[in-house]
Amino acid sequence: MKTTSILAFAALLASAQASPHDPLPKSASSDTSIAQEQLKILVSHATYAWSTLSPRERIAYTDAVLCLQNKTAKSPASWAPGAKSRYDDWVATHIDQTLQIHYTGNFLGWHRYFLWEYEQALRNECGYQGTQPYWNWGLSAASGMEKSPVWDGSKTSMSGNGAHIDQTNLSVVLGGNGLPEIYLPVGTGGGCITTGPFKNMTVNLGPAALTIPGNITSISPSGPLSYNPRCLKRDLTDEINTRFANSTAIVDNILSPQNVYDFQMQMQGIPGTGIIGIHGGGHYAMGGDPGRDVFTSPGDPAFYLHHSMIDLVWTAWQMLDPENRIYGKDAIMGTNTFLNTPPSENTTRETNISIGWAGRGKNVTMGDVMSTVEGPFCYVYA
Ligand SMILES: *[C@@H]1O[C@H](CO)[C@@H](O)[C@H](O)[C@H]1NC(C)=O
Ligand SMILES: *[C@@H]1O[C@H](CO)[C@@H](O)[C@H](O)[C@H]1NC(C)=O
Ligand SMILES: *[C@@H]1O[C@H](CO)[C@@H](O)[C@H](O)[C@H]1NC(C)=O
Ligand SMILES: *[C@@H]1O[C@H](CO)[C@@H](O)[C@H](O)[C@H]1NC(C)=O
Ligand SMILES: *[C@@H]1O[C@H](CO)[C@@H](O)[C@H](O)[C@H]1NC(C)=O
Ligand SMILES: *[C@@H]1O[C@H](CO)[C@@H](O)[C@H](O)[C@H]1NC(C)=O
Ligand SMILES: *[C@@H]1O[C@H](CO)[C@@H](O)[C@H](O)[C@H]1NC(C)=O
Ligand SMILES: *[C@@H]1O[C@H](CO)[C@@H](O)[C@H](O)[C@H]1NC(C)=O
Ligand SMILES: [Cu+2]
Repeated sequence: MKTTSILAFAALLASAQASPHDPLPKSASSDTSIAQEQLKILVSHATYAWSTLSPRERIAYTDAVLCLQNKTAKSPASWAPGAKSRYDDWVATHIDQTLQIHYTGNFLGWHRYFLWEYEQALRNECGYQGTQPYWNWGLSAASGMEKSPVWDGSKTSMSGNGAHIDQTNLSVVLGGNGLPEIYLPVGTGGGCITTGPFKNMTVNLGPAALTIPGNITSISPSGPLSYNPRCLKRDLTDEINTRFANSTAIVDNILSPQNVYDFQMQMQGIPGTGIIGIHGGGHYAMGGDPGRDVFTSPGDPAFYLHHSMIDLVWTAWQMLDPENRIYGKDAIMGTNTFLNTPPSENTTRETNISIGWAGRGKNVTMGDVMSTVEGPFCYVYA
């Protein structure tokens, strides 16, 4: 297999490497450290390769992201006046399509293509030669987020927590628009980030629907695609990471669901259960602005590490039964609108995926993005 790109984040992978010949686990261990070993077996089963990123390679990655943030946007100002940089092209596209790419049948495929084109832009437009890293939530759940190499605030991290602000007695209230409310705890930050490679970064777009602790939803006064420069905020929340995105939760999401409908619902959280799944767990553990805004969340550079982990989990799940989960009856389920509201067509292999001004202006179909080593792709996880 020719591999043009391998997704990895060295420091996040402990030294032990599972062999593809280890027997596959049947169910997730409730002991999170055993579950972490189970995940290694499942990932190696899905990839047959291993790789690691050194501190220098991690800096090369964040330098490439800063480079993308320093290049001119392709999005026309008439459409997205707030899109100032090439990086913002991804944020604007995601804002624009949010209600057609979450709780939909194209959720996983759309985000896979979105991430792939982001990685290609880092490589082709910013000279990056490495791979797209991922954030293994299970490791930061075990260590505490601020001790994780992703979030420790060092120059080899994705920048750290936001400055601490007083959020006593406040909680994060999700829901609204007819969805049941979910209460989540606040984190230990809440303010602007002050450390690491992105400490000077400006968030230009959004918010579109930003959840602020205290049951407040914030929307940019002149619309989410308008120019609204502000600092990047985070509110690292270990309690959310450990509750929803520990290693047991990850492995269970790979082993329990038997079709993609159940897989993607477990991952995003079934409305009414109060559970936000590993996808919501990662997003809300990050917190802040734009982290708590479903529309604008790609405006935090850590978004791409979070969604790479989502894609890793999907890949591991697919590889347990490729015939049905890539090509067959269990592979694509759902429609093309958020919880089918308003009602829309079923997603199929023919459903088009466009990422607008992000990427290279080429559209693909769901069928093109079902396998990580076919269609436009050639990558594996390590
Ligand atoms: C941003 O781009 C300008 C002009 O191309 C260049 O001079 C500058 O060094 C770049 N800054 C960074 C941080 O890459
Ligand atoms: C938080 O709530 C407690 C109990 O209702 C109250 O005594 C306290 O004054 C509140 N603290 C703040 C900062 O609002
Ligand atoms: C942030 O900006 C200041 C002032 O322009 C500069 O001195 C500093 O090096 C920058 N820090 C980072 C991490 O880019
Ligand atoms: C949160 O705000 C919404 C909309 O204003 C309101 O309907 C709901 O009752 C509030 N929930 C809480 C717990 O305050
Ligand atoms: C791990 O996550 C699962 C699923 O969210 C949860 O039920 C369990 O309580 C968590 N385990 C720990 C040790 O927090
Ligand atoms: C759409 O999918 C649902 C659920 O799988 C199925 O019952 C329905 O027949 C499908 N509709 C069409 C038009 O194919
Ligand atoms: C997808 O896009 C192509 C080219 O624009 C178009 O011919 C086709 O009808 C679209 N397919 C669907 C299912 O919308
Ligand atoms: C891609 O799809 C979008 C949305 O359907 C459409 O506006 C655009 O023209 C298509 N681009 C190409 C190159 O087919
Ligand atoms: Cu998304």
